[in-house]
Amino acid sequence: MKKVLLLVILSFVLLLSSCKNTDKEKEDVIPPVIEGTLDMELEKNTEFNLLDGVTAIDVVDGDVTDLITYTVRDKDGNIIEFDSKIFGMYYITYIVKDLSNNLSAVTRLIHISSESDEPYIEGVEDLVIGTASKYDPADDLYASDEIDGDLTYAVIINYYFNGEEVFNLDYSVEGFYTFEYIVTNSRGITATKTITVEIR
Ligand SMILES: [Ca+2]
Repeated sequence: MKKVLLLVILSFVLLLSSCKNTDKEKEDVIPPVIEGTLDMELEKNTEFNLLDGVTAIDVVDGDVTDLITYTVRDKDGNIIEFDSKIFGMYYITYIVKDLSNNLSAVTRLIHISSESDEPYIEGVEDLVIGTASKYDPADDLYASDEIDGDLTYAVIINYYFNGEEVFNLDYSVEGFYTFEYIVTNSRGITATKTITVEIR
């Protein structure tokens, strides 16, 4: 009988300790939530603190905003300093750990732009060609931007013949073509270039 009692007690102790284990598993395993890190665009020279408006809340520890740290990288992943006087793309990774060492990380893009930051349109200029020419107004065309890189694919070309908009090219008639090249970069800044091609 004593043995049975001992066994019962032992089982009870085992049960208790397994309960304890379950309690341990219920410890905080949920990382904090970082908010206020939407991508944004800022005009060059805008004063901006990278921690402004960024918060971190943890379901167990509460407000852990003060524990947020961040690193800034360029588009190639090199660690750089954030400087709104230098335009470009800044990738900011915010990191926060709760008191149980659960880590959260969020990366946002901050884009420092400039009004004067227009795309370039190159490779096309005024020309005189013969009526048998196979001139293509997109030949040698190159459009680019310091931030977007190659934008040639985004160029729209409008055709005008003797001042009237046309939709086909026909060099068999002498006259003046005007080609209007329009390109808009990712910040909505548009550049236009116009060339005249005389058909003789
Ligand atoms: Ca937590």
